[in-house]
Amino acid sequence: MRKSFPFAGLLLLNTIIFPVHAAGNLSRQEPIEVVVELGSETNPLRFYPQDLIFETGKLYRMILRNPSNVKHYFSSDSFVQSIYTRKVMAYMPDGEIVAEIKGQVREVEVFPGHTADWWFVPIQTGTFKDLKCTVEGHSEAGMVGTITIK
Ligand SMILES: [Cu+2]
Repeated sequence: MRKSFPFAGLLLLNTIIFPVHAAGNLSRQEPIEVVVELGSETNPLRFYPQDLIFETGKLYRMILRNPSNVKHYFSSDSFVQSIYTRKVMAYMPDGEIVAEIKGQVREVEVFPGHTADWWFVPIQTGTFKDLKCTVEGHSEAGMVGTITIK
């Protein structure tokens, strides 16, 4: 047991020199899941919810579901400039993965009855009021929202 003392001292020294809040690979955390519906069966031209709140440094899996009968975009330039995108995954209605896209993404379009996941880590704070669906006429009809990164 006597041999373990100097080793324990080294571990303590390590903790002081390298603080624990240096969190390592931020894109490999367990993701926080957030569901956003692009329209609904009763109101196809609305985001549910319309206000989204995220925190910097956490990994999110934003599940974009389109239960409506028209295609929709999730588009916000300010949001895209304030996050690190790890990947986007596209699914068939039965849950089968059909595509995994890695690297920067500008906007995501989801077809009726389909789902895509956007995996990202917010890196910059702000309140962005430019969330919209870019399909002609949709933002004018109210398909807009606000994204806050704290
Ligand atoms: Cu739309």
